[in-house]
Amino acid sequence: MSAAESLVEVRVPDMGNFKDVAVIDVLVKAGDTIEPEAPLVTLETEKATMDVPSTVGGVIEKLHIEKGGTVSAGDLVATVRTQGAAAAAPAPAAAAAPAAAPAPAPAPAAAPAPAPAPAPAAPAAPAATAPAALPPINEPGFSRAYAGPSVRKFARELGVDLTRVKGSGVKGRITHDDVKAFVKSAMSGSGGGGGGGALPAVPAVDFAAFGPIETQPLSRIQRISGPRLHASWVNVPHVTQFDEADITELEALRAKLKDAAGERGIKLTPLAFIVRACVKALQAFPTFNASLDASGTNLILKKYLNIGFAADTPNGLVVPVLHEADRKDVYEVARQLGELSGAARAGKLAAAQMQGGCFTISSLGGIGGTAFTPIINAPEVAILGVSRSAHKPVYRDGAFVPRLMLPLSLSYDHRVIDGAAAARFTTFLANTLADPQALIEAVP
Ligand code: CAO
Repeated sequence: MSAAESLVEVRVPDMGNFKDVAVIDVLVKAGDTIEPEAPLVTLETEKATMDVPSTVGGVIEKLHIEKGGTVSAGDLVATVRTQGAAAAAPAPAAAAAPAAAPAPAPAPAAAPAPAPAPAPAAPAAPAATAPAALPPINEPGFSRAYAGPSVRKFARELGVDLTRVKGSGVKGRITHDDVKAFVKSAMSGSGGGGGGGALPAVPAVDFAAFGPIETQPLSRIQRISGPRLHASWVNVPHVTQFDEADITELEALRAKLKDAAGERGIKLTPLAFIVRACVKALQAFPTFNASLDASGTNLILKKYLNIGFAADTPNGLVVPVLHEADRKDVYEVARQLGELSGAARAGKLAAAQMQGGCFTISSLGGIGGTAFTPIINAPEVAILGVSRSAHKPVYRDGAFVPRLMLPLSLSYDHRVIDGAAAARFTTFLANTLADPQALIEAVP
């Protein structure tokens, strides 16, 4: 030891009738460099937990007590080697906190799901260094969390909500290391944010290490639609309801009407009939023609009915909107579908032609497939996926008969629509498509 160094004994401060108190945590080890007032150990009485702070800064020369033991006022806690003539300051009182029952930390708040929001709220606590991924502190829960004062202070500094930290100490007590592990996990995106919005990252791979590659930038449309699809995927609880519609009669009717429509310059595709059927279903089930407001607590029911449809274009996916679909008969719907998809493929859609949609149809029927799970065009609450129709044996009146069946896949926002409503919606839709006369009626 150099002449400028001295050894200082840190003892349990005298706090009155203070005998045989449990040492539930030792926060430092020999060789650690500490600041004055750094917590050394945590003690627990029946009424409170408290940290014993060091009276000086320096290096821990020796620890005199162990986790699991007991101490009384005046007992030696640690010997600290200090630089210079750092005399021991008067022993500060141990910092106490109410001894919370060692109950498991409250489950992460089951708060009502917020309206689609791009990012979680910033931490409420003073947390200049908090990673953006940390959720805000639940104050009542924080004050009940089973942790000592120094751990609380540490958690405050980092903006960590203790209710989300699993304690590894005795009886589930939260330690410094638990808080550190929580922050590390949140920052690495491996889920420590406890549902606060931190998403696990997909690992970056050096593909060139495995063979030749070519890098292609995403199209402008993909760069715009990608984040929107992602926002819907992560914010909206999707469920997909599958069904099949018997469109044997519909296709027979369409075949009869197609040529005459063609002479008027109209391509009468199955999609026009599906739009008409969706209009009827949306009129019968208004909650499907709705959106949650920004607070996520009100449903906005729309009194207009605009239907979007996904169109595959050389530049990527776009969703033109057929406005006032409820005021158009099947021919007008077909004519506008042709015009809008033509403009979409030519990259000539005006912004207004892609706005105001209430419900979207994504038809892959012209391409193939039996079913898929479309992503909701949020803040709409449902989207209908249509796959390729096929002849199937259907059991009717005691025998199998060939029927042309159209697969339907309805994805819906489960915050707004429950499964029973979705099944009613697709059943209604299937019945409407099976009885096509009503779909070709004039629209007032
Ligand atoms: N089952 C069987 N055949 C079908 C069908 C179905 N469900 N739907 C359409 N067809 C047939 C049509 O009858 C047509 O055949 P004919 O030329 O012999 O009459 C052919 O498939 C092509 O139809 P179409 O593509 O011209 O017209 P459409 O109304 O079916 O579709 C549009 C228009 C714009 C929806 C379509 O061109 C398109 O872009 N589809 C892709 C949508 C998409 O990418 N969705 C995925 C979004 S999520 O990534």
